[in-house]
Amino acid sequence: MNQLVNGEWRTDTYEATDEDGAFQRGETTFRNWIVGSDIPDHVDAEIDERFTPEAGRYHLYVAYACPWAHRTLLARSILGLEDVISVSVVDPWRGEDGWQFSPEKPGCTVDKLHDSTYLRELYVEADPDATCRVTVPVLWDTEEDTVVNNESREILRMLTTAFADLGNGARLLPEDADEVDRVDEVISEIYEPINNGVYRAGFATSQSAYDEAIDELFEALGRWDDHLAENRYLVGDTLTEADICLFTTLVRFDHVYHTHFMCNRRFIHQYEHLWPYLRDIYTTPGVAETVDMDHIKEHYYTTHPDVTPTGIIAHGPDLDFEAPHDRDRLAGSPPIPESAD
Ligand SMILES: N[C@@H](CCC(=O)N[C@@H](CS)C(=O)NCC(=O)O)C(=O)O
Repeated sequence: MNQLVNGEWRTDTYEATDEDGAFQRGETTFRNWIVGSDIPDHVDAEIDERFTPEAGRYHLYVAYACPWAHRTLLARSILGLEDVISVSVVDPWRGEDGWQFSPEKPGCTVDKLHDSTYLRELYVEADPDATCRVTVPVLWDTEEDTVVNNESREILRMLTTAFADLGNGARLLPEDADEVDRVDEVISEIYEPINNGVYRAGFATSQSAYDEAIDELFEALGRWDDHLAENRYLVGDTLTEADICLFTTLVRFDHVYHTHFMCNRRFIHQYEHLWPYLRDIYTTPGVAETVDMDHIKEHYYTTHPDVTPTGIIAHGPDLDFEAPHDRDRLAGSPPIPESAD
C-alpha cells in the first residue's frame, strides 16, 4: 500500500496485514489538541497553545466515503459549525496516488485552501519529512498552515468541546463527567469489533483472521442490539459521540460491508433494534445531509482491487433510512439546538 516516506510518495511500502493475515491499521501522526478541548483520560497529550478555537480559522479535509471522516462531518453538522469550519471533499476513488481532488465529480470539491491535486501535498507542506499514510479526516489550521490533527476520534472530541460554544448550542457529550467517561469506554468498546472489525474482515488474507473478525463483529452487534431494546442511545438519554461512532459503520454496512467486506451473516436491516436505531439517527437534524451513499459505494467497490478486482459497484439493497422508527417511545431525545422552537 502507498504512503509517504521522508516526504516522498512511495507505492511499495507497507503491508496492511501481518504474518497471520490479520489487518493492522497504522497509527495516525498529527496529534495536536486545540485550546479548550477536553482531552480524554486515555490520551497522553497536552493542549497546544498555538491552536485556539476561532470561527473561520480551521478547515476539514474529508471523504464522504470514509467512516472516520464522517464522524467529524456529523459533529460539524449537528453542532451547527458549518460557518465556523470549512470543508474540502476528496474524490471517493483512491488510486495509486492516494486521495485526490476531482472537483468535476458530483459532491467533490477543489482543495479550497491550497488548490492541490493530491491530499498528500498537504501532509508534505505540514511536514516535509513526513513518513506516514495519507488519510482523511485532516483538521488543518490556516493560521499556522499545518495539520492540527488527523485522528477522527480526537477531532471529534475537539469539535464537541473546544468548538461547541461556536455552534448552535446542541451538545454531543453528557454534562455528567461519569457519563462522559462511559462515552469514552463505549467508543473504545465498539472500535475493535465493529468500526475496525468490518475492515479486519474485509482485508483479512487468511481464513482464521476473517473468521475471528466476523465472530467478534456479529457478537458485538448482537450485544448492542439487545442494549438498544431498552435504550434509545448507547449512553444515557441523549445522542452522543458514541452514537456517531457506531452510526458511521452501521449506515455503510448493508450497502458495502455486508457484500464487499463479506460481513454477510446478517444485514443491519434484519436486526430488531439496530435498524430502527440507525433510522432514528439518520433522521436526526443535520445527519442525512452528511451521508452520500454514491460516494460510499464508489469508494469501497472501486478502491480495493484486492477485494473487488472488477470494480463493479453492487446495486442493493434498497433501503429506506427515512421510514418511521418509533424510537421516540423510549426515554431520551436528539440534540436540540438552542434556536429550536
Ligand atoms: N485512525 C484514523 C483512520 C483514518 C483512515 O484510515 N482513513 C482512511 C479512509 S476510510 C484513509 O484515508 N486511508 C488511506 C490510506 O490508508 O492510505 C482515523 O480514525 O482518523
